[in-house]
Amino acid sequence: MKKYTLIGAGSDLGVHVDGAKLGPKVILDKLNKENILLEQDKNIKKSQDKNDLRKNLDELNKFNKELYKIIKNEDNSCLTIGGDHSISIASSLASIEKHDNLGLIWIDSHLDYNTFKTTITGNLHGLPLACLNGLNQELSKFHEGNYFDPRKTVVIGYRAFEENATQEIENIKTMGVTVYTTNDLKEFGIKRIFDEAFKIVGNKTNGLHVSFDLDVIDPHIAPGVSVPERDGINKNEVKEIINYLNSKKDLIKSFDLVEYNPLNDKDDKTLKIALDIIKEIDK
Ligand SMILES: [Mn+2]
Repeated sequence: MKKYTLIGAGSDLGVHVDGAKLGPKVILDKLNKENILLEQDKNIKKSQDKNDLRKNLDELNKFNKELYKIIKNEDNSCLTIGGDHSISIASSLASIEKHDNLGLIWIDSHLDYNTFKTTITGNLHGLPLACLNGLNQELSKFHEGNYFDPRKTVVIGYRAFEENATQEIENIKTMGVTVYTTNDLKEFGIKRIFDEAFKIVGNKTNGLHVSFDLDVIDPHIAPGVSVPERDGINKNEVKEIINYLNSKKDLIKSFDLVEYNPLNDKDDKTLKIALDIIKEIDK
Protein backbone atom coordinates (compact mmCIF):
# COMPACT_ATOMS: atom_id res chain seq x y z
CA MET A 1 0.00 0.00 0.00
CA LYS A 2 1.11 3.51 -0.77
CA LYS A 3 2.43 5.53 2.13
CA TYR A 4 2.32 9.27 2.19
CA THR A 5 4.91 11.71 3.43
CA LEU A 6 3.14 13.58 6.23
CA ILE A 7 3.54 17.34 6.10
CA GLY A 8 2.17 19.64 8.81
CA ALA A 9 1.24 23.12 7.59
CA GLY A 10 0.61 25.14 10.75
CA SER A 11 -0.85 28.38 9.50
CA ASP A 12 -4.05 30.27 10.27
CA LEU A 13 -3.03 33.38 8.38
CA GLY A 14 -6.02 32.93 6.06
CA VAL A 15 -8.70 33.20 8.74
CA HIS A 16 -9.77 35.73 11.39
CA VAL A 17 -10.27 32.97 13.99
CA ASP A 18 -7.07 31.80 15.70
CA GLY A 19 -6.16 28.17 16.37
CA ALA A 20 -5.88 26.28 13.07
CA LYS A 21 -2.13 26.94 13.13
CA LEU A 22 -1.92 24.66 16.18
CA GLY A 23 -3.78 21.78 14.52
CA PRO A 24 -1.00 19.99 12.63
CA LYS A 25 1.30 19.68 15.63
CA VAL A 26 -1.51 18.25 17.80
CA ILE A 27 -2.35 15.70 15.09
CA LEU A 28 1.24 14.78 14.25
CA ASP A 29 2.19 14.32 17.92
CA LYS A 30 -0.61 11.76 18.27
CA LEU A 31 0.35 9.89 15.11
CA ASN A 32 3.92 9.43 16.14
CA LYS A 33 5.12 8.95 12.55
CA GLU A 34 7.93 10.60 10.70
CA ASN A 35 6.85 14.00 9.40
CA ILE A 36 7.86 17.47 8.29
CA LEU A 37 6.28 20.32 10.27
CA LEU A 38 6.20 23.90 9.03
CA GLU A 39 4.76 26.46 11.45
CA GLN A 40 3.97 30.12 10.95
CA ASP A 41 6.29 32.69 12.49
CA LYS A 42 5.21 33.20 16.11
CA ASN A 43 5.92 36.94 15.93
CA ILE A 44 3.28 37.60 13.29
CA LYS A 45 0.39 39.77 14.46
CA LYS A 46 -2.57 39.05 12.22
CA SER A 47 -4.42 41.95 10.61
CA GLN A 48 -7.51 43.05 12.59
CA ASP A 49 -8.44 45.84 10.20
CA LYS A 50 -12.03 45.35 8.96
CA ASN A 51 -11.26 47.28 5.78
CA ASP A 52 -8.20 45.19 4.95
CA LEU A 53 -9.26 42.93 2.07
CA ARG A 54 -5.86 41.24 1.72
CA LYS A 55 -5.32 40.19 5.28
CA ASN A 56 -1.81 38.86 5.94
CA LEU A 57 -1.18 38.43 2.20
CA ASP A 58 2.61 38.84 2.40
CA GLU A 59 2.97 36.59 5.44
CA LEU A 60 0.78 33.92 3.84
CA ASN A 61 2.75 34.04 0.61
CA LYS A 62 5.98 33.65 2.53
CA PHE A 63 4.60 30.61 4.39
CA ASN A 64 3.14 29.03 1.26
CA LYS A 65 6.30 29.59 -0.75
CA GLU A 66 8.21 27.57 1.82
CA LEU A 67 5.54 24.84 1.93
CA TYR A 68 5.47 24.69 -1.88
CA LYS A 69 9.24 24.16 -1.97
CA ILE A 70 9.11 21.35 0.58
CA ILE A 71 6.35 19.47 -1.25
CA LYS A 72 7.83 20.04 -4.71
CA ASN A 73 11.11 18.52 -3.58
CA GLU A 74 9.43 15.49 -2.02
CA ASP A 75 9.45 12.45 -4.33
CA ASN A 76 6.75 10.65 -2.40
CA SER A 77 3.04 11.59 -2.45
CA CYS A 78 2.25 14.11 0.28
CA LEU A 79 -0.53 14.20 2.82
CA THR A 80 -0.62 17.79 4.01
CA ILE A 81 -2.31 18.59 7.31
CA GLY A 82 -3.55 22.16 7.82
CA GLY A 83 -3.81 24.79 8.92
CA ASP A 84 -6.58 26.83 7.36
CA HIS A 85 -7.55 26.08 3.77
CA SER A 86 -5.20 28.68 2.27
CA ILE A 87 -2.33 26.19 2.72
CA SER A 88 -3.86 24.12 -0.09
CA ILE A 89 -2.68 26.75 -2.55
CA ALA A 90 0.86 25.54 -1.91
CA SER A 91 0.16 21.82 -1.53
CA SER A 92 -1.95 21.40 -4.66
CA LEU A 93 0.12 23.66 -6.93
CA ALA A 94 3.28 21.81 -5.88
CA SER A 95 1.49 18.59 -6.78
CA ILE A 96 0.35 19.76 -10.24
CA GLU A 97 3.90 20.98 -10.83
CA LYS A 98 5.11 17.40 -10.27
CA HIS A 99 2.33 15.57 -12.09
CA ASP A 100 0.84 18.01 -14.64
CA ASN A 101 -2.77 17.91 -15.82
CA LEU A 102 -4.21 16.86 -12.46
CA GLY A 103 -7.89 17.00 -11.56
CA LEU A 104 -9.08 18.48 -8.28
CA ILE A 105 -11.74 17.36 -5.80
CA TRP A 106 -12.50 19.96 -3.11
CA ILE A 107 -14.58 18.52 -0.26
CA ASP A 108 -15.83 21.53 1.69
CA SER A 109 -18.97 23.21 3.04
CA HIS A 110 -17.70 26.46 1.48
CA LEU A 111 -16.83 27.25 -2.13
CA ASP A 112 -13.57 29.08 -1.29
CA TYR A 113 -14.11 30.86 -4.60
CA ASN A 114 -13.90 34.53 -3.75
CA THR A 115 -11.56 36.86 -5.57
CA PHE A 116 -9.85 39.97 -4.21
CA LYS A 117 -12.74 41.88 -5.83
CA THR A 118 -15.58 39.87 -4.30
CA THR A 119 -14.34 39.07 -0.79
CA ILE A 120 -16.13 41.12 1.84
CA THR A 121 -13.99 39.94 4.77
CA GLY A 122 -10.48 39.78 3.27
CA ASN A 123 -10.01 36.41 4.99
CA LEU A 124 -7.89 34.69 2.38
CA HIS A 125 -8.98 31.12 3.20
CA GLY A 126 -12.10 32.09 1.21
CA LEU A 127 -10.04 32.46 -1.98
CA PRO A 128 -7.86 29.38 -2.54
CA LEU A 129 -10.01 27.37 -4.93
CA ALA A 130 -10.37 30.34 -7.29
CA CYS A 131 -6.60 30.71 -7.09
CA LEU A 132 -6.07 27.08 -8.08
CA ASN A 133 -8.09 27.72 -11.24
CA GLY A 134 -5.78 30.60 -12.12
CA LEU A 135 -7.53 33.57 -10.49
CA ASN A 136 -6.03 35.50 -7.55
CA GLN A 137 -2.47 34.89 -8.71
CA GLU A 138 -1.18 37.32 -6.10
CA LEU A 139 -1.63 34.34 -3.80
CA SER A 140 0.60 32.07 -5.86
CA LYS A 141 3.52 34.16 -7.09
CA PHE A 142 5.90 31.33 -6.21
CA HIS A 143 4.27 29.09 -8.85
CA GLU A 144 5.09 29.45 -12.53
CA GLY A 145 3.51 26.31 -13.94
CA ASN A 146 -0.01 25.31 -14.91
CA TYR A 147 -3.15 25.74 -12.84
CA PHE A 148 -6.02 23.30 -12.39
CA ASP A 149 -8.52 23.24 -15.24
CA PRO A 150 -11.91 24.42 -13.89
CA ARG A 151 -13.63 21.77 -16.04
CA LYS A 152 -11.66 19.17 -14.08
CA THR A 153 -12.41 20.77 -10.71
CA VAL A 154 -15.27 19.55 -8.52
CA VAL A 155 -16.58 20.86 -5.19
CA ILE A 156 -18.42 18.35 -3.02
CA GLY A 157 -20.40 19.22 0.13
CA TYR A 158 -21.18 22.90 -0.38
CA ARG A 159 -23.95 24.27 1.83
CA ALA A 160 -22.99 27.71 3.19
CA PHE A 161 -25.94 29.31 1.38
CA GLU A 162 -26.91 31.78 4.08
CA GLU A 163 -23.69 33.67 3.59
CA ASN A 164 -23.56 36.56 1.19
CA ALA A 165 -22.18 34.25 -1.48
CA THR A 166 -23.89 35.55 -4.62
CA GLN A 167 -20.67 36.86 -6.13
CA GLU A 168 -18.76 33.75 -5.21
CA ILE A 169 -21.39 31.54 -6.87
CA GLU A 170 -21.25 33.80 -9.92
CA ASN A 171 -17.44 33.39 -10.02
CA ILE A 172 -17.52 29.61 -9.82
CA LYS A 173 -20.33 29.25 -12.39
CA THR A 174 -18.54 31.50 -14.87
CA MET A 175 -15.39 29.41 -14.55
CA GLY A 176 -17.26 26.15 -15.17
CA VAL A 177 -16.52 24.26 -11.95
CA THR A 178 -18.95 21.48 -11.01
CA VAL A 179 -20.51 21.84 -7.54
CA TYR A 180 -22.31 19.14 -5.58
CA THR A 181 -24.06 20.20 -2.39
CA THR A 182 -24.39 18.40 0.93
CA ASN A 183 -28.01 17.82 -0.09
CA ASP A 184 -26.84 16.10 -3.29
CA LEU A 185 -24.74 13.76 -1.14
CA LYS A 186 -27.75 13.00 1.10
CA GLU A 187 -30.18 12.60 -1.79
CA PHE A 188 -28.14 10.58 -4.28
CA GLY A 189 -25.60 8.93 -1.99
CA ILE A 190 -21.82 9.14 -1.74
CA LYS A 191 -21.15 6.54 -4.43
CA ARG A 192 -23.15 8.19 -7.18
CA ILE A 193 -21.79 11.70 -6.50
CA PHE A 194 -18.17 10.52 -6.29
CA ASP A 195 -18.61 8.31 -9.39
CA GLU A 196 -19.71 11.43 -11.26
CA ALA A 197 -16.93 13.55 -9.76
CA PHE A 198 -14.26 11.02 -10.73
CA LYS A 199 -15.69 10.90 -14.24
CA ILE A 200 -15.32 14.67 -14.45
CA VAL A 201 -11.77 14.86 -13.10
CA GLY A 202 -10.57 11.38 -13.94
CA ASN A 203 -10.83 11.01 -17.69
CA LYS A 204 -7.53 11.43 -19.50
CA THR A 205 -5.89 12.64 -16.35
CA ASN A 206 -2.63 11.95 -14.63
CA GLY A 207 -4.55 11.67 -11.40
CA LEU A 208 -5.92 14.16 -8.95
CA HIS A 209 -5.44 16.18 -5.82
CA VAL A 210 -8.02 15.78 -3.04
CA SER A 211 -8.56 18.52 -0.49
CA PHE A 212 -10.73 17.62 2.51
CA ASP A 213 -11.96 20.48 4.70
CA LEU A 214 -13.20 19.14 8.05
CA ASP A 215 -16.00 21.72 8.10
CA VAL A 216 -17.91 19.54 5.61
CA ILE A 217 -18.75 17.39 8.67
CA ASP A 218 -21.64 18.38 10.92
CA PRO A 219 -20.43 20.67 13.76
CA HIS A 220 -22.14 18.49 16.37
CA ILE A 221 -19.74 15.73 15.36
CA ALA A 222 -16.72 17.86 14.44
CA PRO A 223 -16.91 21.22 16.24
CA GLY A 224 -13.16 21.81 16.06
CA VAL A 225 -13.08 23.97 12.94
CA SER A 226 -12.81 27.74 12.47
CA VAL A 227 -15.98 28.37 10.46
CA PRO A 228 -18.58 25.66 11.24
CA GLU A 229 -21.64 25.20 9.01
CA ARG A 230 -24.67 23.37 10.39
CA ASP A 231 -26.38 20.36 8.80
CA GLY A 232 -23.23 18.66 7.59
CA ILE A 233 -22.41 15.07 6.79
CA ASN A 234 -22.33 12.40 9.49
CA LYS A 235 -19.66 9.92 10.58
CA ASN A 236 -20.88 7.11 8.33
CA GLU A 237 -20.81 9.41 5.35
CA VAL A 238 -17.23 10.43 6.18
CA LYS A 239 -16.31 6.75 6.38
CA GLU A 240 -17.98 6.04 3.07
CA ILE A 241 -16.14 8.93 1.40
CA ILE A 242 -12.77 7.75 2.73
CA ASN A 243 -13.47 4.16 1.63
CA TYR A 244 -14.41 5.44 -1.80
CA LEU A 245 -11.23 7.51 -2.04
CA ASN A 246 -9.17 4.53 -0.93
CA SER A 247 -10.66 2.48 -3.75
CA LYS A 248 -9.18 5.08 -6.15
CA LYS A 249 -5.88 5.34 -4.35
CA ASP A 250 -3.72 4.98 -7.44
CA LEU A 251 -5.26 8.11 -8.95
CA ILE A 252 -4.77 10.28 -5.87
CA LYS A 253 -1.39 11.98 -6.11
CA SER A 254 -1.73 14.21 -3.07
CA PHE A 255 -4.17 14.82 -0.25
CA ASP A 256 -4.90 17.62 2.22
CA LEU A 257 -6.80 17.50 5.47
CA VAL A 258 -7.44 21.06 6.64
CA GLU A 259 -9.12 23.40 9.10
CA TYR A 260 -8.75 21.37 12.30
CA ASN A 261 -8.85 23.98 15.07
CA PRO A 262 -8.03 22.50 18.49
CA LEU A 263 -9.19 25.68 20.28
CA ASN A 264 -12.76 25.08 19.08
CA ASP A 265 -12.82 21.32 19.63
CA LYS A 266 -14.90 19.60 22.32
CA ASP A 267 -13.61 16.43 24.02
CA ASP A 268 -11.20 15.91 21.12
CA LYS A 269 -14.12 14.86 18.91
CA THR A 270 -12.68 16.48 15.79
CA LEU A 271 -9.15 15.35 16.59
CA LYS A 272 -10.32 11.72 16.72
CA ILE A 273 -12.06 12.03 13.35
CA ALA A 274 -9.00 13.69 11.80
CA LEU A 275 -6.76 10.91 13.14
CA ASP A 276 -9.14 8.22 11.84
CA ILE A 277 -9.16 9.81 8.39
CA ILE A 278 -5.36 10.00 8.27
CA LYS A 279 -4.93 6.43 9.49
CA GLU A 280 -7.38 5.19 6.85
CA ILE A 281 -5.84 7.22 4.03
CA ASP A 282 -2.24 6.46 4.99
CA LYS A 283 -2.29 2.75 5.65
MN1 LIG B 1 -12.34 25.40 2.82
